Amino acid sequence: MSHGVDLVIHDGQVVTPSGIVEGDLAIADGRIISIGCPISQAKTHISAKGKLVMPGGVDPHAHIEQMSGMGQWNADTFETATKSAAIGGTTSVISFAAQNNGQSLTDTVADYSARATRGAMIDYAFHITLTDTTVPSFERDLAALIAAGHRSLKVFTTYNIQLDDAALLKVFQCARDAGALMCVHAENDAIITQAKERLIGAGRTAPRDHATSRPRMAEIEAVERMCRFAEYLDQPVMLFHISTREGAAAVRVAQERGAPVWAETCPHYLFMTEEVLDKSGLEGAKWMCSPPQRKPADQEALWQALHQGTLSLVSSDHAPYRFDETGKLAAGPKAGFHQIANGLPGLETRLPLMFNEMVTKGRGGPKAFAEVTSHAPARLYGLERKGGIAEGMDADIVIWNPDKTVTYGAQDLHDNVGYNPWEGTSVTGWPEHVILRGTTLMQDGKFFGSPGSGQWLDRPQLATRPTHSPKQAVPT
Ligand code: DUC
Ligand code: ZN
Ligand code: ZN
Repeated sequence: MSHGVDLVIHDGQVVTPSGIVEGDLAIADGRIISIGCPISQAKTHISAKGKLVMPGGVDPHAHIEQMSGMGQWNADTFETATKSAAIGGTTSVISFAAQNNGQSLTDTVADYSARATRGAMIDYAFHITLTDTTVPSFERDLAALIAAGHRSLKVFTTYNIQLDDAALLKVFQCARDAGALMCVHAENDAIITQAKERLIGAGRTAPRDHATSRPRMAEIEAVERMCRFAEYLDQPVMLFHISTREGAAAVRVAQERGAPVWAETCPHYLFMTEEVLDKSGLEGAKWMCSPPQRKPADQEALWQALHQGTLSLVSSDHAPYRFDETGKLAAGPKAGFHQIANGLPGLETRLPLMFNEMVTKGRGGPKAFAEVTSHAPARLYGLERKGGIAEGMDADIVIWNPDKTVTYGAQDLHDNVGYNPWEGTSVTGWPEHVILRGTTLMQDGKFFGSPGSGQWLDRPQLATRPTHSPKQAVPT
């Protein structure tokens, strides 16, 4: 067994999808080759005594080197974002290849592939964001890109880049025919537009008013409608960033009906409420995101939904904008909430925040933590060699020190955002050693990645496939 072993991580508590195994983890040629068997000879040895050996994090929702719905470039390149992710224990990411109006899907994916090939330092895949279904060759290009391994698509129901119901049905059908998962930012645009206009008319444009401008009913209505679309076509759908108790309940009811729907939430909904927006001047803009943070009762409901499996996973929705004229303050120091880019950084903080709550404080334990941050995202998005510690899988490993406590400061993240929305928050449990495909990427805060070393992840098939015939009245 010792022949040809590159690396052994000794004496850790190894968290696998089927439970915790105490002992050695062996790696050769970038893959895991044994778990739990004592190994004495290898090229490199690491002790993980007293530590937890976890799968590298899989963050399936991050905006990287991307233009926002408001036409602003975000703050991160693939280089800065993936360095930040790796230091926080994430070794795979799914970001977006976002179509511009009039742009072909082939060109869209080529643009983002070029950026990621140049800069990415962890492994990556893309959701193709569809905003213009009228471009020539849309359906043919989409089918070809899905067949080439881009097995998830993203659509909006708001944000000035929404598709109407007819276009949504068209792309759901394309996804079904070619075998892709539909991801949806689901908020009702008319409800938001009306609420926004009323607030602006009343002169209420502070960041705190952003929460009121996106009524919870906007999420509830759109989530319910998207669940019905999923059910009608028997097309698997992932509902992004569920923020409300009723949104989670709508997903559960749809799942109980047998609709092929899955859903995620994010740390800023689990750990923050709308109070974060209530600061003087434009300071609250740092925490503005859509949907907005909600109420304590929503947080409780989201945790329950995570434990029950209604929500399958926790992503960061990393959407980086600096608090200056290049980002949040692009419309000036007196901007209204409607002129401020939405989003906050989260790639680096997602795992420590979740570890602190689920492992350290015991809200689920190590296996549940690995499930919602690594196993489920890899499984649901078709990342076959990622997200779990098992023989044959890529050796993407994070060694966690469960006793180390860190209090976040203002300037301690490695993205290009320049502020930390979690400043002042303390976490116990820290990723000390991060390994990607058998090679150390970060150890004790020292980063060893190089731009372009991340690999694109082909997704030949999905686990989330249609299971029965659609409820359509008209045959396709
Ligand atoms: N909301 C999104 O839907 N995407 C990026 C940032 C945000 O706040
Ligand atoms: Zn969104
Ligand atoms: Zn997003």
